[in-house]
Amino acid sequence: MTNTLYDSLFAHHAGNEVPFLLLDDGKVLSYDAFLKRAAQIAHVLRNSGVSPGDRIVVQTPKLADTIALYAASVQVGAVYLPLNTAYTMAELDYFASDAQPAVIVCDGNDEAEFKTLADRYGANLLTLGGEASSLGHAADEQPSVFETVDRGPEDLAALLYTSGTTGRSKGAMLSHRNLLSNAQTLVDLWDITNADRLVHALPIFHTHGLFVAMNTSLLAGATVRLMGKFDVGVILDELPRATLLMGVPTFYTRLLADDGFTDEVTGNMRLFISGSAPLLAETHMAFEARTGHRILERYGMTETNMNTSNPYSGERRAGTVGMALPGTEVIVTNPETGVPLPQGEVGMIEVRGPNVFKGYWQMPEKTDDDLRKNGFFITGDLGQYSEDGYLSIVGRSKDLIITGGYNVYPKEIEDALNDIDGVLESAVFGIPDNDFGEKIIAALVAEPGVELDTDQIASTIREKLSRFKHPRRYELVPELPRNTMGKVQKNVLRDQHTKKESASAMS
Ligand code: MCA
Ligand code: AMP
Repeated sequence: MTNTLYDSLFAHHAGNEVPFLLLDDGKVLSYDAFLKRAAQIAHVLRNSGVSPGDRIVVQTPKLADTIALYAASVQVGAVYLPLNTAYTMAELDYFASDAQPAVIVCDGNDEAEFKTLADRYGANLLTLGGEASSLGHAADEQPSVFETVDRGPEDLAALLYTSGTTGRSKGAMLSHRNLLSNAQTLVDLWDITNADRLVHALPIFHTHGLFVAMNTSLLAGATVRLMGKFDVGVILDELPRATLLMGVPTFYTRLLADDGFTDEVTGNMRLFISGSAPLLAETHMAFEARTGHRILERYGMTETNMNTSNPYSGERRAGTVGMALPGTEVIVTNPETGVPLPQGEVGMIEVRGPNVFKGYWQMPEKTDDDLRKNGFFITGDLGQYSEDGYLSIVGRSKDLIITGGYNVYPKEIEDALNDIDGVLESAVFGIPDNDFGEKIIAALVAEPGVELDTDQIASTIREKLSRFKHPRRYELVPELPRNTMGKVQKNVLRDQHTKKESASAMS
């Protein structure tokens, strides 16, 4: 029996009594105890009707059992589909309808709402966390050994949804090989070993927190201080005993804003890694000045896992995302023709390698648009190579806002705004924000004769979309700026509103 991902990440830890998870309540779970718990959960999944290839939709708090559920999903040969805990029921309905899961696992506190959803799509419902925790209690009664289901490198291990320029989220199909190859490369490159102790403060429903942080730790046998959520105070307490932190740039700007963050606190640390959004060169430099550590910035995507990284041993250059990972090709091409450009020119970043996904779930046309026949994935990010091979991301061809490391596609918000009575049209864009990197602004044009109530609009949006997608300001404008082709000029809106924001901050 072989299961590509299970065998490499999990199976070899049987009998390993080294601490794997250190939890907020002080509890410690050894690798061996974790594996036993995962096996118990695997039994419950099997008893709930999960067969190999079935999707398991998961929207639960960040618990040790949630990580064990991921392991169990791999062990039963299912496809793990984690979802942001901020998603509203309206958003969740789309994911369930698209993925057609066999089982949905939700927070014990949300059971009633999820019951309707699960019934609608014929899925079995289980809960984790809270008093009820049906999955947790059922697992307690199960044997702690489970016969691992056979899965090969090309079988799917996970389906991660990523929003798109059309406003409809796409499920990125990730195989056992995609996940394992990337974890192996990163462990080697960043020198992660069982002597490491990672402070894990990221959510575990995205590539960064689940795969980059968790898969590498599992592969190397490192210890993970699993924090329920990001909290500067807790991180400051943990850093003196830790060696590794992975975060989005907001982590680093928030740490720097705290006077308690000193070179003494970071004295035991080996490596700080940043990704998911651009790390400002000034943050990089302020961090080095304060702590003596140079943050290692890397670049990835849901569809590709990690693509590039600054070197562990060589120069970590501020404002760049480093070089292609070993085994992965990262090229810069002419966006019109796809022909590679000479070094130094700005073009489309394309990626090929064992890390690149297998396509979008049930969207063959979208897959053909973005994944070339020769295996290169068209990222939508614009980049430029320096003479000595460092890649900088200089822009995006996709209309995308990244706020606190979460991707938000304006089209989705504009669609929701345009559906509101009295709204003629809207434009959603991001402006710089000290905390989240970018913040969302919506410009609205009313239908003739209509007076729009922005409070009412904000409340309608709250019902439909996750909190992190909510515009922080709604601006009523007589019309949207357009170019001669009739296309809305978001750069003009961005400039106008950035200036307006800085003027009001000065006054
Ligand atoms: C929270 N809020 C946000 C965000 N997070 N609003 C916009 N953008 C956000 N990212 C809302 C809260 O709901 C709250 O609303 C208000 O903002 C203030 O929240 P606060 O307490 O300050 O937030 P927090 O809970 O401390 O969260 C901030 C955070 C978090 C720690 C930066 O957003 C986070 O963990 N981000 C990481 C995202 C991530 O893992 N990205 C990787 C995906 P109210 O005022 O109403 O209460 S990308 C990826 O995986 C690719 C492959 C890659 O390259 O890594
Ligand atoms: P996601 O779709 O959530 O996987 O986000 C992937 C996108 O995040 C990429 O296409 C980039 O636009 C952005 N991204 C990830 N890492 C970095 C980075 N280090 N610098 C700039 N942008 C990044």
